[in-house]
Amino acid sequence: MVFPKDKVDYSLYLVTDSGMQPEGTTLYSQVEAGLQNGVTLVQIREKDCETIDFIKEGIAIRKLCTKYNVPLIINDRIDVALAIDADGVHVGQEDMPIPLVRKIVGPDRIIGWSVGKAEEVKQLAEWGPDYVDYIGVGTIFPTLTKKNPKKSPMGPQGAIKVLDALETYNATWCKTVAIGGLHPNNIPRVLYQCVSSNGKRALDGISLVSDIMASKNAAGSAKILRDLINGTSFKYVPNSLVSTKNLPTTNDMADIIKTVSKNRPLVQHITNKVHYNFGANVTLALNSSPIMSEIESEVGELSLIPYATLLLNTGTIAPIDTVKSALRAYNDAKRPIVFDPVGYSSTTTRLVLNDTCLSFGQYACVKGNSSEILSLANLSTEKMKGVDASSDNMDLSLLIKATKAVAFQFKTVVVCTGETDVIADGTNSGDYQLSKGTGNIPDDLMCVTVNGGPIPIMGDITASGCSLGSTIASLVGGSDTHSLFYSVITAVALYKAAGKLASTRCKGSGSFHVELIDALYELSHNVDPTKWDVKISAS
Ligand code: TPS
Repeated sequence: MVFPKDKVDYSLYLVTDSGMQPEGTTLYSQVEAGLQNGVTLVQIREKDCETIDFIKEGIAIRKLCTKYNVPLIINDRIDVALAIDADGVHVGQEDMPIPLVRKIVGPDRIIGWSVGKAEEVKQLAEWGPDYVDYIGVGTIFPTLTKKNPKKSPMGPQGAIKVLDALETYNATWCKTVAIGGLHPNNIPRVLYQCVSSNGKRALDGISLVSDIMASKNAAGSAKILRDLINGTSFKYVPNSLVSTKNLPTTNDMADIIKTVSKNRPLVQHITNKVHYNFGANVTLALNSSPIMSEIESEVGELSLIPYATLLLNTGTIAPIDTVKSALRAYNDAKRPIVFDPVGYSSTTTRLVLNDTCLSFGQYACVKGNSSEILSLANLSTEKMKGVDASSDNMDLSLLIKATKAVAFQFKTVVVCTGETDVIADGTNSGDYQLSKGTGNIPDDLMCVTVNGGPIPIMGDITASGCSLGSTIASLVGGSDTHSLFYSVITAVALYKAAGKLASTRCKGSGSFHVELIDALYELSHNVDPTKWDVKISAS
């Protein structure tokens, strides 16, 4: 009798590889260590193995899985699966077609399929519930385990597209595991981020090879993985992530600014050349400490400094390996990262670069102009012409919709800048749950608008948008007394109030630069948000 399909637990799925066991261990001992510490499904994957050896290994692992009451899957070799009475098979896109696999293995065995693109889900849906039981979604991140991978890694965003396609085709029967380059440092993030856009579906599990098979302590590795998968919360900032339905009061805002002055956060800027000097001065005006560093070897140390925060602006960009190291360091240290995807998709190069940044980190806040946010939300019909915001009279309700969609998709606080700034909180308090999704939809997210009337001169100086990024980074980094959302709202309102003040005092764009720094200095040293000439409303 094969393992009942409806009882399969996909949460921690171990795939073997006989080439990577450390000395003193065997494939058998690694699998057993996994089974004793939380592995719930096993796949034997042998790419270069004589059939006789595959069978011997299969029989041994078959017995082991039976002992731990865990189903056994065989990769590709349907004959071997039947011969050793495995519970199912896993096949790739170039292996035997699924209808033929089903014909051979019968209705009760589990069939898994590797899916690397959302388009492949259509076929799965056409076959219907009697064919594919689960899919391996990946590769998510680069992996050394799979030789000659045919596709580039899809990142969590690619996995979301696959989950969306399953929802579109209503393939409710099909379970999902993510695979490829998954390790403890990125698994909670993947579980948190990978939720379908309608909030209904999350991954059913994590599948991996090297993290257990190549481990010198496979038992310990499996235990760590088990704990992470059992977890329900991903904390990537120390501030309370609690999503709220309320607006910050002026007292809250004053408290945030005063706390920042007390804590003097270090704001590491990886930013564009035009922004360097102005961004550093804006940061100083806010009682924070700027450091304009793009040195890969120091990002780890910087991220550990109390109240350190990273601003990543892709206007001109440091080497991508430095960016990836910085993202990992700040995420690991649970320090906030603010992302400004400059000209998000204005050229193919920028699209790839910004998408890479989005794949390799979890952001506390993503800030963009209306063109950037609309393209991130896939709502812009026109290709952006340049990196500047293109339309002044953009319909506000469309911008609110886009801001909420992007916030939900990237599980972050999104700021869409314009005459009216729109801010939405998609963090879901850092919570995640296998299979379940978020339980809410983008339209449900808390969203506010910040309006102070037009400040046209803002567009006449360089790096004014980039320096809002510096302001957000200072406030989310330095304030540990209020939620991330409140700190971002306060930063946006403060910057707008300062912009208004400076525009009334300046003679032209040159003195506006100076007046803006003076106004930020004044409003953050002499704190009284009741006097700010801006309107914050829930929407
Ligand atoms: C459930 N596959 C995609 S990436 C990868 C493999 C074997 C290597 C991951 O190694 N989904 C399932 N089973 C499969 N065999 C595949 C996909 C194909 P590592 O975890 O070391 O990065």
